[in-house]
Amino acid sequence: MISCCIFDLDGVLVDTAKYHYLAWAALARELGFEFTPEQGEATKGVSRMASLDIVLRAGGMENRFSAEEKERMAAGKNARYLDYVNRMTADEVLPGVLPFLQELKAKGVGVVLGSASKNAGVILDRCGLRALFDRIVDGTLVSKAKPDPEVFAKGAELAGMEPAVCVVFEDAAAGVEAATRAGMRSVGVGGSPLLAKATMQLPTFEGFTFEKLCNQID
Ligand code: B16
Ligand code: MG
Repeated sequence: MISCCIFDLDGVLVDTAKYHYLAWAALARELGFEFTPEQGEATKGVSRMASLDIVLRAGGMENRFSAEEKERMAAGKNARYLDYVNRMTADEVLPGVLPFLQELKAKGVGVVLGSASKNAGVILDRCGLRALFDRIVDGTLVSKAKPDPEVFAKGAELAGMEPAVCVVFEDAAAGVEAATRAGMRSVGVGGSPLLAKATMQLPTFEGFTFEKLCNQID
């Protein structure tokens, strides 16, 4: 039985992963090196400070900066990221997402957000998605980053659901691992081979329905 769907945000409902990448790549350029899209994959689903460490490691600069300097770099990256986010509109909700969320609501299936991002609220508002969620767990509410299961365990708990009836939608390997560790099934969104451990794969939400989810996963 599936009674609750828990959605990652970046890369699942909206393509903000590209904005995260652009903002990190700009920081890397300021520091004098290129941060490639392939290297950017490893920052998906990972917290802001852990992402910064990934970027600095890519440039061979992991031990060069004080905690204060790192905080400043992360704040600069976030300001750049917010420049993109503050221009987002509902057009950037990924194809098929809105009808799927609306169908879940109409059928009484729990709809929960489980995102590592501290900017999740502003993105949901910009894209007109907030009202579709019963519960929102974001980076401001959790202390342990994915692959720790905290964000999904908290989402299920707030929604009053057992992990066994929850399905997590994720675009990052760290998120799929977090779902498994939370005792939940998972849908790997976007078709990346890095998501092979998810219970099922979903290249796009276009044409996807709750019935198809139940048929493929239950
Ligand atoms: P912020 P998700 C994650 O969101 C992103 O995938 C990851 O790239 C980012 O570093 C993290 O949020 C923190 O984001 O800097 O906005 O707090 O995929 O878990 O929705
Ligand atoms: Mg994501």
